[in-house]
Amino acid sequence: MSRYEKIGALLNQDRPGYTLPQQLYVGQEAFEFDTQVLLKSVWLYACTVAHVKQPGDFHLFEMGNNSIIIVRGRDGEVRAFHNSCRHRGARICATQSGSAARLMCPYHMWTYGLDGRLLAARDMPEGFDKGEFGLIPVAVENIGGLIFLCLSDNPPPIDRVKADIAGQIAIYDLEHCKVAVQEELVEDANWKLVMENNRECYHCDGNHPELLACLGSEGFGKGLPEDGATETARIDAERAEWKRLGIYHDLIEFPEGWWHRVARLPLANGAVSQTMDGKVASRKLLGPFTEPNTSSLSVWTQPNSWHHFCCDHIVTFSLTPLAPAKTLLRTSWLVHEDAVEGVDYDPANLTAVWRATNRQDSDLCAINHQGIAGDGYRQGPYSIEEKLVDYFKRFYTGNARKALDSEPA
Ligand code: 3BY
Ligand code: FES
Ligand code: FE
Repeated sequence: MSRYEKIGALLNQDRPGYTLPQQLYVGQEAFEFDTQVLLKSVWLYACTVAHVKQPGDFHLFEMGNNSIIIVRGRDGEVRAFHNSCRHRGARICATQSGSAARLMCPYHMWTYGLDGRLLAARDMPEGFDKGEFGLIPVAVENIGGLIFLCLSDNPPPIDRVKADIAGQIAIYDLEHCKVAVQEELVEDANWKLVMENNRECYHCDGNHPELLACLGSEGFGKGLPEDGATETARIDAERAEWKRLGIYHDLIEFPEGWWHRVARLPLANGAVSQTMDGKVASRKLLGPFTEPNTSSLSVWTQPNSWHHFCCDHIVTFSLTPLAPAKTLLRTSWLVHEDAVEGVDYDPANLTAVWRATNRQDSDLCAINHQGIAGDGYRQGPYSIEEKLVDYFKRFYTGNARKALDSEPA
């Protein structure tokens, strides 16, 4: 019998079109199942190539008890390794990001190359073969500059995601961007609630004045013609312009069995960036843009990321669970590598909309978690504007069942 028998029983209480049973959100067993089993069986978004811009730059991604080092090699390749020394197992990198010529364990100074090979270990007995003690690699995929990891020895296919996302974000040229600001927010809610919250704008009207002023709520269950929108004339006109610029692609929405959504959407109120005043936050425009553009390209992936590509900056979100009611949201704002802080962009202005939005969402997720934890909670029905929440829930339950089936008895 699986040690996660209870999870199987909870999954059986899933109702189509309704939220999950209480214990899948708030229970300790569900947290353990999510971090030990489910989230190891799928690809997770960690960071961008800009987070490890130069050879030797590293960025840590934490998931449950695992810490993964994402590091740029001398050959320019981005690799990932478990942050655990092959000597007696100590954590090697202690800071969330940094730069090093080699990865040296602080405990007894075993030293690894940026490609994970063990280079130096003092006073080992004769016959000790350094070749057998390289860092343990983690599966990594660079999708147009977005770095995804999979903690399984047998990662699921990723080719369709790769083709759909890389093709569209290539124009933003992430290799020539830099991280202007990275911010961490610990939310008092289960990670699945943070994800559900991101997948709808049903809550936007009353809660997100800054976001609605520039991003609008189109494309979150009611705005696109595909979603039965009434305001199609403006979107059609915008699309004609995107086609002229060669940046138009049809909406890609979680194709059967896959886990990504890619949409170019019109910004609201004539905004050309996701900023408080709707103006560009960085004067150095990205990729092909020679003048500000009134759209942004958004990418959402199951189960832990979303990204908005504006003509002047990119904002990217990576989420990881810390405890049943604690979730780390890492938000990064990227600008062109040549943009100079204080001259071409002001970090406070660059980050203002999403900083405010993240705080608002964090409060909403916290009250959501608190309410679910009480005895009065009943599984509740999703509105038609919450179609993408339902997609997330189905991704979760589908992959949870799959992972349970392959768990050793
Ligand atoms: O970031 C997102 O993808 C969306 C926008 C609206 C709700 N949610 C925050
Ligand atoms: Fe890393 Fe000993 S544990 S050198
Ligand atoms: Fe929100």
